[in-house]
Amino acid sequence: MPRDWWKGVVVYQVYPRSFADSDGDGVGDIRGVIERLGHLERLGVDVLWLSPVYCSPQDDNGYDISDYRGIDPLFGTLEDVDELIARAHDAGIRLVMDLVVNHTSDEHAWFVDSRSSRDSEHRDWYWWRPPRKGHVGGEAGAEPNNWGSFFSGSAWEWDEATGEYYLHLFSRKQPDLVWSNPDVRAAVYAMMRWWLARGVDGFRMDVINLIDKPDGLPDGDKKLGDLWGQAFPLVSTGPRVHDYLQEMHGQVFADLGRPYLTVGEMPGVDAEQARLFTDPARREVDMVFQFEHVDLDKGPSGKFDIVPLTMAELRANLMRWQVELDDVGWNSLYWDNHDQPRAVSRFGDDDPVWRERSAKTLGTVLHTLRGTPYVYQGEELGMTNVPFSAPEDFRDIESVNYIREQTAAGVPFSDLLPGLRFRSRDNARTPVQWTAGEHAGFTRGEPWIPVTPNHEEINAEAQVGVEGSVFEHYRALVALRHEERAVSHGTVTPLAMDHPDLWAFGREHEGTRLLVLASFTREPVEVPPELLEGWEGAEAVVATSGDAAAGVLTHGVLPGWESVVLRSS
Ligand code: ISL
Repeated sequence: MPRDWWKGVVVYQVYPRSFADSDGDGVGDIRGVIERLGHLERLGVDVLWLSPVYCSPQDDNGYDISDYRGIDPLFGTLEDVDELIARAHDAGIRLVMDLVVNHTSDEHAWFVDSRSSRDSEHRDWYWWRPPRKGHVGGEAGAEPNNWGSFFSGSAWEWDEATGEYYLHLFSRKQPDLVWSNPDVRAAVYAMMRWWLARGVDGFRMDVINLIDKPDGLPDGDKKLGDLWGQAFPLVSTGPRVHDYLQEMHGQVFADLGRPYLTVGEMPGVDAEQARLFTDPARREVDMVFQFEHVDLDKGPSGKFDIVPLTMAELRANLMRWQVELDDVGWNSLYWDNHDQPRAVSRFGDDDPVWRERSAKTLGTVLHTLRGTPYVYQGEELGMTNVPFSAPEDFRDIESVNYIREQTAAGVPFSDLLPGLRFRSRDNARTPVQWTAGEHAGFTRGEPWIPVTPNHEEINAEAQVGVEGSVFEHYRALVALRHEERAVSHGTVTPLAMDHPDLWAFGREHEGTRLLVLASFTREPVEVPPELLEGWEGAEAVVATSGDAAAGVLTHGVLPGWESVVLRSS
């Protein structure tokens, strides 16, 4: 198997809390994943990325880990994970675990020891700093610098017992590790080797480009009216991140002797940096999750400030990444995940008339680009955003803290609701819709977060094996990547880049040519005739419907929100 085996595969992300609940406690679990492996097999995916199941106080749904080698009883046992690895492998599916090592939980033994005294063994594993000069610890303005946390408030927490602050870029229960400390790095690498020895096939590395903090921890820029300075530009992709990833490669993967996959989650990384991270010669990571395309609709006041986004802007961004990584490096392709709104509601059209067509067309584009596509659970069913209406509807720490902070500052909840409805991470975290029945077949108990009401129409039972469904379209796209090297390995040529509604590109490999045409509007789109020159009599290898294929091949017209992949060789 070639080292770059992941060029021809599709990854499926499972967010276990919301996937399938086997024991009726209302929270999804590992046995639930085992029981539903058939769904992944049917879809044909090659790799399962499992979001965290490790021991955790669940302050950030498992992204706050208190024991990297233990499984949270909420999700099951280590034996369950062993069984999942074995069953997945039997089904030809590799398992990639989440690796969350920018921070631990404050309940991890390392941090418990670290905070126990100023000269504890693990004190310098975390960022402890005294109050700002001339200030008394705990009072306003005494924080060591002005950094705000991603989850509201200061990024510093005062610890009365030892008289110092500790740094947490995320929640106060997620203290940041000091990666410049070689003992921290050695402990992380040992833990990774332990999981690989158990049979896992790689890691998705959480915010791995934030691990190198700048010397001196300088204040961040602060815009007028902001409560806190911006840490992000200072901590994103520090100079030592590349060294650390190369060291990790040498210590963990170089001698593994079997196929594996690494993907670095890297908010803020640009294409030039991504080329460095994913250049195979540099031995850092196989691919990165970049964030540019999911930040395009973010306004100047932050994540919940929504600005309109056109298809042309989205296309310009993703096609630029295609071009910039065409010779060196590799793209990860994703529309959504557990931190992002549902793709069909955000980039498609979730009106009932257009929902299925646009969900399928988003799939067509993503799965025929160059890179490794990731399917987030439920995306293959066309699951939508959620009609949240009250503060109690939200579970995610980011949304909950934001509502608390803003309402305390006098902003009415009704002003916050549009942003939350559009972008709250809870949109992606409602249970997978398996059936039209009670709780969508997710649990026999009370789900930890309510099921989206539209599960009566949108569910797996209504789609698997049903011609024309979103699921069957995704299945065809996964199969196409396996069969067609022009999809997995071909070059990409952006086409008709000034068209406002048609997303078009060519793919080519060893004499086989593909033409991808996708409509991003409700109205029929006339395909510019020059695009179709030479494609008379071509075969439609995948299409959102027979009408789409016939419309393009006989009349040069693509119906609203439909798409087609033509092949000529
Ligand atoms: O949703 C976000 C906050 O606005 C993202 O910026 C998110 O925090 C970022 O993508 C990092 O995400 C990862 O690390 C977080 C965790 O909460 C996310 O679930 C995880 O995917 C901290 O571990």
